Amino acid sequence: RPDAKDDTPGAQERKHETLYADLLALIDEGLDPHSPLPSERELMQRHSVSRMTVRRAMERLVQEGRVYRVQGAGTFVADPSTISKSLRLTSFSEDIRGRRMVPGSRLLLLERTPADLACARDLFVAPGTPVVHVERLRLADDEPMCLENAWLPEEVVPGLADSGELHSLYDWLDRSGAAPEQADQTIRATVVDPRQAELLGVPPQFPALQVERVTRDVRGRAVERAVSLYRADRYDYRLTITREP
Ligand code: 16G
Repeated sequence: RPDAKDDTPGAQERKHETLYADLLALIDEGLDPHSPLPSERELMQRHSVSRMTVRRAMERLVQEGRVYRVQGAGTFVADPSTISKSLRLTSFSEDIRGRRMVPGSRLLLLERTPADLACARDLFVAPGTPVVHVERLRLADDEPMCLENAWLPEEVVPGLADSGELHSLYDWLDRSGAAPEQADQTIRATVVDPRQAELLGVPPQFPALQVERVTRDVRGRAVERAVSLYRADRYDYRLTITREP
């Protein structure tokens, strides 16, 4: 096992792979479905790895459906017979077409910028790494529906910052070999600030649904952090949920 002071090239990668393999073995051989995994702190101590390495390995297991998280309680071993496949990952364009409306966009910002802490955390890059920031007002049947900010590592979408225009971001990712495959989402209620109200065409303090998404591609790389702010009067969230036996 690589020790904690190993800082040769590729050390992070080796630590990740080792921890990931150890956790998989633990899940397969040592733990029953729905039993808790050791805490972040325990794993850091037991395996002499950083918090970031633990998070990355956990993230991969979550993404592969091997474990699941319960807010405030921890991470648990998934029951392979009850992993839900009913939730589809869609782009705004697909989502709006599915609602029998015509999607559109107004590009407000497209620039290269250093990753802030939220981007670093979600995209697994060092703070300051170049990311492409896209801000768009998303339209449905020509009416404002959503204000959307997305940040993508520049190496994932080379050329995007200088392209000057953008139709579908997910089409661009598909073409860049970074096809979105899975995402973690947090949905919360909020109210718009004055700038958001102006752009969305609603009164100040109007209610909105904020969806934060971290999207991973087919290889499991985090390729997008996005925050979408939907007008509460025009958008709802529909989920198919299944009762576990
Ligand atoms: C959706 C995604 C957003 C993504 C966008 C791409 C949610 C909550 N967010 O709005 O993360 O950037 O689609 O849409 O669904 P596009 O391919 O139409 O540009």
